Amino acid sequence: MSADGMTGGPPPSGARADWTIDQAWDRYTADEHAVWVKLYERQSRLLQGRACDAYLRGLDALDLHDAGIPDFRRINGELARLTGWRVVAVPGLVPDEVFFDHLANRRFPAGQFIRRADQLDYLQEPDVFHDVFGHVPMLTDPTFADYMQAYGEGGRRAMALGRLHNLARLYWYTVEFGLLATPEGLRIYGAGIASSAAESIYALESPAPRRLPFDLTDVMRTPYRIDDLQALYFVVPSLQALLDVTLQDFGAIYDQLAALPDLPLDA
Ligand code: HBI
Ligand code: FE
Repeated sequence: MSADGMTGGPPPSGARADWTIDQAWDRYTADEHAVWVKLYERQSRLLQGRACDAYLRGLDALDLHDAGIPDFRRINGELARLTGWRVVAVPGLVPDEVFFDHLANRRFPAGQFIRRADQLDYLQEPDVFHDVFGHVPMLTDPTFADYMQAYGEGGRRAMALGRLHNLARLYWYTVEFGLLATPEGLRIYGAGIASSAAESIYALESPAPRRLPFDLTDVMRTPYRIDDLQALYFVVPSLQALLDVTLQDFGAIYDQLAALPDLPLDA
């Protein structure tokens, strides 16, 4: 789930030039599949009535529950049919420009490894549970699918303009920790929330965090914390509103940001 950034360097040995590797699904052990099943059972139960409809529909459509860690070859048939996205395996975090290039081409890089049984609730690098259970259901939604591609396309431009830290905050507060307003109440669409048992309850029910209406400039001015439950969530009125905002040219906003200080995380 990291949106911290990472630059330079060649791919590790065994990885292709675009940092992808084979998932090698046949080589997952029974213990590794058991970690997925345990996380899946806990999280799919928690997300009923908490995740947004697009997420829950995607989770069903991809049939991620049966036999442990999903085989990307199996997911990709349905995902490509629905929105033209594919999941590709990577060893872990990849450099920013590699990450953006995959997204711009509707490929989602997913960690190949799974966390250990003694790390169910915390890990630093995105593993296959965070990436596939957290992110991939939303990629079955046509509007969100276009949003993720637009984000990837904006990535290179942000890097060239020295504004990657601002664009990374957009990813953080939407793709990772976004909430959606619905007539039934707030719902989760961010993968960092959807893949965390503690945060999927806290994000909706705790009185501690602030929940502000999504505003692109505010989001880009607000730092985030990567080591704890979020202090602040931004709420979008619809996935379409999120896509619409992202299809504008960010150049003018980046110019404004140069003159504006960051906003504090606490009120
Ligand atoms: N690599 N595998 C992986 N997953 C990410 O979420 C990721 C990454 N590299 C860079 C990155 N995220 C972020 O720095 C950008 O979204 C800003
Ligand atoms: Fe993530």
